[in-house]
Amino acid sequence: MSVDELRPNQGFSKHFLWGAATAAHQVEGGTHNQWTVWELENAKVRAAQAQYHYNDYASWERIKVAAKDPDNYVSGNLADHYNRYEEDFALLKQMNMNAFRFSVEWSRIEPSEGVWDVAAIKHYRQYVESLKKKGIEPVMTLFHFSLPIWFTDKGGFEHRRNVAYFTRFAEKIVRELGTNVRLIITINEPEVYATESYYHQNWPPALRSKYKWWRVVNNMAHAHRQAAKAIHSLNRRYKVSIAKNSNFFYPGDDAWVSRLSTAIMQYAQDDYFLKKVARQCDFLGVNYYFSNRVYGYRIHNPDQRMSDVQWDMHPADIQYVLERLDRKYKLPIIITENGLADAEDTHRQWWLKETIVGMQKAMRHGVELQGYLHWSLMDNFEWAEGKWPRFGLASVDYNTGQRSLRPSARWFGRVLKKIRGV
Ligand code: IFM
Repeated sequence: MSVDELRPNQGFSKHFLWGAATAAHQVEGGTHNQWTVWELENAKVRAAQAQYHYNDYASWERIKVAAKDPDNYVSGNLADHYNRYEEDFALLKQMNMNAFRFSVEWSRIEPSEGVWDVAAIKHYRQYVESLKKKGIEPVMTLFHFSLPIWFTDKGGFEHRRNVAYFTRFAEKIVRELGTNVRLIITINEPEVYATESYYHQNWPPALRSKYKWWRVVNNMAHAHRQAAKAIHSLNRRYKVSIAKNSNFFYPGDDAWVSRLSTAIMQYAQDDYFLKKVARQCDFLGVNYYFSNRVYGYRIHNPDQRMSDVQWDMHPADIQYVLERLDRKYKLPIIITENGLADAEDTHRQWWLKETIVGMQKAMRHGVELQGYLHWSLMDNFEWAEGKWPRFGLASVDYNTGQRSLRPSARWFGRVLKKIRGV
């Protein structure tokens, strides 16, 4: 489809934020946090279990060499975004974007309890100054799954008393960066973090405890409220939210049990957490990746078009996610993540087109949508899966560090040129 056929300029104001997202541990390289330790301890096991985890994936034949290599599971230097961020900001400009979401790495800023690293703070100060100079709006995340080891040694978010450390960090970094950063995400995908770390045992500390899961979720809600209050007391002009994982559930048939289960699942996923934090959110950050079809009380997806990580792709459903959250919470929305693992770039252009149309429909139905941040700017470290999933608008060669925009990204850049009139 050509850029003109898409009619991309309908509905998007000139203030709309168009950009891409990353997270520190996934792109910076050279981090030292609870993940670094866990990766080194678990890489060999993850590689040995690759066949068990992924051999039913449609992408298995393409990914198996990388997935069986222990090095895939160690983040290491990645694309060295920490030092090469200017190159990456140039990619944003090349795609005509005006926003960028990143996370600050707490373990760099406070490497030991109560000790602030002046050089790391200076680094992030220069980082956001550089974005601002280029006319790119920074969207900063404070906790995106990686934590300082001293904090996890104390039990991390398992204990309510530890929330004070997070609030102190939030206040410190926001104060240090000043008003160059206006949009702040306190916590990324709280339930994903709790479920992978405290139930599925895929992420550190790899526990299986419903009680701890529940404690962690509730303590993160408390952490958001406390951090938002602290940030607002610095300056009421800061706009604070979380980035909420929000997939779409729909009934596969008309049976009452399917419809009831769908409603319960959607509620449990979205509203249990959101109801605890919505009053301390100035907008809603929404991460949408896939939909779930519910039959009876089970999820059974059509599996028609699969991404490399075997997610059933329904990009147009973003419309329903946005409309539901708008109806329930009546807050402006920024899509803080949305995208797909697609190493060969077969589906990404289609995905973007469907997503743009879905957003336009939602806005026509009254949703106050303020931005779209694609996951991800560049290929990165996909947590327990390691480096083989390729979510980037830009591909990365981890041997040379070379980044290049994929064809879909160049297409997206042309769409944004037209929409933004730049
Ligand atoms: O890579 C992750 C990101 O860290 C959080 N949201 C989902 C992405 C893709 O799985």
